[in-house]
Amino acid sequence: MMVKKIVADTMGEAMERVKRELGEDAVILNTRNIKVGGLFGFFQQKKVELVATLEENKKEQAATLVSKTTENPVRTVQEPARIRPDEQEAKVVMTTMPRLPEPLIAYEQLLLEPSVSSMAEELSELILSSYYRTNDTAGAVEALRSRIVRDLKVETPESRFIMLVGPTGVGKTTTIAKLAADYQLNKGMKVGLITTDTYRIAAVEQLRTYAEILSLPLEVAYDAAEFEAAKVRLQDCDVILVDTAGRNFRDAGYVRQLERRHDFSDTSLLLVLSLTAKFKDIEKIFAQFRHLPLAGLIYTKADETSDLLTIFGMTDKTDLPVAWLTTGQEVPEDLCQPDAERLASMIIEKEGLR
Ligand SMILES: Nc1nc2c(ncn2[C@@H]2O[C@H](COP(=O)(O)OP(=O)(O)OP(=O)(O)O)[C@@H](O)[C@H]2O)c(=O)[nH]1
Ligand SMILES: [Mg+2]
Repeated sequence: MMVKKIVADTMGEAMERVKRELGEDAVILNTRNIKVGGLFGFFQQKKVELVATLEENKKEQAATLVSKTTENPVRTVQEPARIRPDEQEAKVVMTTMPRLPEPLIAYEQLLLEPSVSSMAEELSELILSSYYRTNDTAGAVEALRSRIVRDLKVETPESRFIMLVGPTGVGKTTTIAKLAADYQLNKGMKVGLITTDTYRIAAVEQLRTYAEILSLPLEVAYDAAEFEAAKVRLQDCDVILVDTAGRNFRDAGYVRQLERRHDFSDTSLLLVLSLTAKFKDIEKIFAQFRHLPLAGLIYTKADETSDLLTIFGMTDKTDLPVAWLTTGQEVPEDLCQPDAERLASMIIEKEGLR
């Protein structure tokens, strides 16, 4: 097997040289950014190092060779590329993830998802080592599932006040109605509702409808003082569910006032996130709310997506537990509180790995 290492200023230049020196059948095994020259770490030049080969059975060899490479390699994860003039660097995906053999290709695609990209290298090594130990894909699925179970946290909020925050339209009010029914009908608790979402008439009416169906007291609070008064009126309730308008929480003044007047040690503040949103957007939403004393996350619209990997990715990024998952528009039935085992299985199944 002819292996060639090329150092060049840019990826384009390196590709051009591979094509010139090895021809169009060359296969890229490895690429990485390196620094050369300089004195005591100063004035070093950035270069690109590329390892290419000309050999039959390219794919398997690329997988083996790349998985054995150690020192901070940056690898090409697509099919080892035949270099055609019209392709070049634009199509090369860079990642530090080892290549997976053919039977595990579905995982390779999965680990390129933005929600788990920061763990891709570690997870692919876990999958690979399990595969080579057990020599079957089921063993590899199980290794991934166990790892997800280990990291996922599922926690029921225990506080008397449960306040839902989150961007518009994610399902805060619908989830409050589902929770109210669950606490009242299944747990036999006395439930009270407060809404601070007074921007839209329809928002109050939406919650009032559910309150009437369940015969629950509903308080409408237009400001923090009214919120205090509402708490007093609901003092005989075991659990008080608080609905909010997402936009309130973009107003730093509102948040400061709320934090001054409301004792969050008695409140589980839960951020509601829709699983239909892109992971990048979910991260941005989280950044908007992260300064609040969040106790956990609620994921909605699990029925509308096949991607539940976001839940695992967000656990890694936030270290917050999952409080509930909602799986449809029906009140009260489309609410679920799975344990970590069940949630991990749901993630794997939804991703089509089983
Ligand atoms: N498919 C699906 N739809 C849901 C789910 N939860 C809520 N919805 C729908 O999402 C839409 C918005 O729900 P709301 O509860 O009004 O959302 P919200 O966060 O209170 O919205 P704002 O008060 O406007 O901020 C409604 O059509 C709900 O039926 C779910 O789990 N699955
Ligand atoms: Mg609402």
